[in-house]
Amino acid sequence: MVTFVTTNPGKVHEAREYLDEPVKQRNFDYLEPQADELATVAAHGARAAYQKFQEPVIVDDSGLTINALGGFPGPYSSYVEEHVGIERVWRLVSEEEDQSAAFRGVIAYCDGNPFAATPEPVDDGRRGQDLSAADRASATTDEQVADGAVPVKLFEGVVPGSIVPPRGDGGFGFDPIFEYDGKTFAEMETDEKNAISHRGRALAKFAEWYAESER
Ligand code: ITT
Repeated sequence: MVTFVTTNPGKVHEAREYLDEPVKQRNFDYLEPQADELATVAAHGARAAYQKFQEPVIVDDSGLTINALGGFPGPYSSYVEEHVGIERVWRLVSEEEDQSAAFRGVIAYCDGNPFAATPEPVDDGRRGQDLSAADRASATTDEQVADGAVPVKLFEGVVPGSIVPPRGDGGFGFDPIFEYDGKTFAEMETDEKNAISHRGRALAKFAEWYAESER
């Protein structure tokens, strides 16, 4: 059993379709730090959720980055979806020559225990840690845990695509305006989206690691 801590049922639906493990949803609106890195936000969320529920948890921090808009809305995706709306985002991008974009996501896992080294990065709670550089493959040692930092394992996924006028009524969020290989994410079945999406890619890495880690 994996506990997915999120307020977004769309994320849970996709995880349930993908994972062999049963997935339980818990709502917990943890305070997100103002950070550009999805990994930093996801690690903070997983640590906060583990400390609250005292059981193994995953959280997902994700967003849409639009190249012509300097990566916007990025970490503000959920706010922009709610307060600006995807139709207006499409209209903004339609005036640009470059309509390329990407969905990025990080799944963060925490169960209070340290992790052995694998290619997937670990956030061990050090302030200012740069996960995109040298630490990416770092293991978390027992001493670091004894120091009080709760380690978090991170699984990243990215999918490139382009912004188009809204089509389709599946999925959630920006799915109707994000096109990959001729179809918007909202025109895909969940398993089709999972096979190529940022979340699907992150879930694939998580599932493989989880099955092998015997946790
Ligand atoms: P939690 O933080 O409670 O998990 P949230 O929806 O606020 O829920 P995020 O802070 O990670 O989650 O914001 C992600 C936003 O990015 C999400 O609300 C959508 O607007 C967008 N997004 C992420 N993944 C998406 C996907 O697969 N399809 C469409 N939009 C997506």
